[in-house]
Amino acid sequence: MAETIFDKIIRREIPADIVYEDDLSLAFRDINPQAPVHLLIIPKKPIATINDIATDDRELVGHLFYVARTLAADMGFAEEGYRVVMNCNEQAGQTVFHIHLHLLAGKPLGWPPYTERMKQG
Ligand code: DGP
Repeated sequence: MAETIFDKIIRREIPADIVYEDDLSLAFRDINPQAPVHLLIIPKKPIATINDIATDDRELVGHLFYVARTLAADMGFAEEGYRVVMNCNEQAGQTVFHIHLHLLAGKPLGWPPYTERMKQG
């Protein structure tokens, strides 16, 4: 698959505010935060979209969620609440084709994302 900006972040070729790393994953602050806390949790293995997750990747993808819940606990917002989102392909808003969990916290988060006003538009 094509290289993305996230490969460069993994290799430290471009700067990022990295908050967590292990042998399988990396977590860093989103450059365009949509909440007071907005982290991206990525596998070091490049997987373009959810559609490209292979059978052998199931444990790795589960690990990303485990990192999310661990960061939520360590950063102190686990009980207050947070949202974990992964966009798949253009219509869902995916812009970087290396899967990533968005972890959003620190303010009330609206739900559902598809509002009545958007349906009318
Ligand atoms: P998505 O739209 O779901 O593909 O999310 C991609 C996110 O990646 C978006 O919220 C902005 C973020 N992003 C893009 N380029 C960079 C970068 O160079 N550094 C950081 N920290 N985040 C980036």
